[in-house]
Amino acid sequence: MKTALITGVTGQDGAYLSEHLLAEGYEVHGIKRRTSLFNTARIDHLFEGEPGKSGQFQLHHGDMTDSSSLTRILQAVRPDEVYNLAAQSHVAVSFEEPEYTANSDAMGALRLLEAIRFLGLGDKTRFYQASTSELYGLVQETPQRETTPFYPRSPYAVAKLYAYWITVNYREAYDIYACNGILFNHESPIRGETFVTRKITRALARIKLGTQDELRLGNMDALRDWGHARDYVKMMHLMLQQDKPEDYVIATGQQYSVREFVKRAADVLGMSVTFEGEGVDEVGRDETGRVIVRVDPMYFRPAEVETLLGDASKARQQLGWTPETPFETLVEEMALSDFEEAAAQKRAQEQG
Ligand code: NDP
Ligand code: GDR
Repeated sequence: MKTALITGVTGQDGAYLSEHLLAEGYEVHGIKRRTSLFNTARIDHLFEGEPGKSGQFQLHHGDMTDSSSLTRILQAVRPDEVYNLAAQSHVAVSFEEPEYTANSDAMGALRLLEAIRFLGLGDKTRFYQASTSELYGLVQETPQRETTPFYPRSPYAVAKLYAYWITVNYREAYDIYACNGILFNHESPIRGETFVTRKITRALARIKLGTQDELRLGNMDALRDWGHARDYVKMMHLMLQQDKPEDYVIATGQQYSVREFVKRAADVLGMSVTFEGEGVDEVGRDETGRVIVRVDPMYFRPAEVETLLGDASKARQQLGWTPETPFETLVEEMALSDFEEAAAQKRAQEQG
């Protein structure tokens, strides 16, 4: 039985990857950080029996900013594969917490690689780094592929640039099997609630049910290549099963604006949104003419990534990659899931 260690196991991708690896017969260990409230809602269903009891799926307390915990866990688990998914992953927040973002996202990757090296695990343990399309930032070529030059546009992306190169460096310097998956945006019903897709589907569900008045957004012109997280985690695993370690772009090759996402999600919920006006004065009205979407400059970023579109030809050829979930299905799955959740909350409130 192979053993995997996942950092960021409580996040969106950590949950889907754990499910996938358990289905593949792995023993899965996850690192979670200490929080004052429970943070395991996405993975509680993966425990057999009582949460926290050892089995095929086990959790360890650790933090990307704390070498001692990472080294201790690596030494105890001696995994065949490490998936480094932990990060302060919010681009806008990284402008407010740049130093912490560098510590967890850049130095965190170094801490893991260095622990693999000095524990003598370099011949055994394969390493996956969660790299990102944000590396392309101010894009130098469209579509973006593995050879496209990077131009990061946020403290998050700059930290991830360090993590990308330290992964390449440890591969070249110490012969560690280490790969970067350069993943474009991927979403799901368990996406973090402050990323734009989930923010939209949650808000529209509540507007439909009458429990929220309007949705406030930042740059609605931003263009993204959105895929489904469930599909993308399979590629993380495949990247670590090859004869030699390489870096791969994972993307759908389709691009939509934030505005188009809003319209699509509204359609799914049986609403229609019509946009009018420009810039900060742009509004979205429902079929009765009521304003339900507004621009709020609070959500603008000091430097924006306007457009991202990936070319995953290399992954298609070498890993057999085909994105399984089309954009329409992704939006539908998210909108319907949030509608059910909002309806249940409304019922609970009404029943006191
Ligand atoms: P999430 O934000 O959903 O999850 C991040 C995870 O990292 C959470 O488990 C979080 O813990 C954990 N974490 C954050 N800081 C620390 C820390 N200091 N120590 C330990 N754990 C920490 O992200 P996703 O699942 O969406 O993304 C996974 C990875 O992939 C991230 O590295 C992200 O930057 C990267 N990525 C994501 C893309 C996407 O579109 N989703 C695209 C490309 C790259 P907690 O639950 O306690 O907050
Ligand atoms: P992103 O995702 O920055 O691409 O990073 P996010 O969903 O936060 O933003 C996408 C685009 O939408 C615009 N936008 C808004 N964004 C948020 N969060 N909230 C708003 O109200 C809003 N209005 C407009 C943003 O300006 C942006 O252009 C995600 C994260 O998962 C990263 O960790 C990952 O590396 C990249 O995707 C690939």
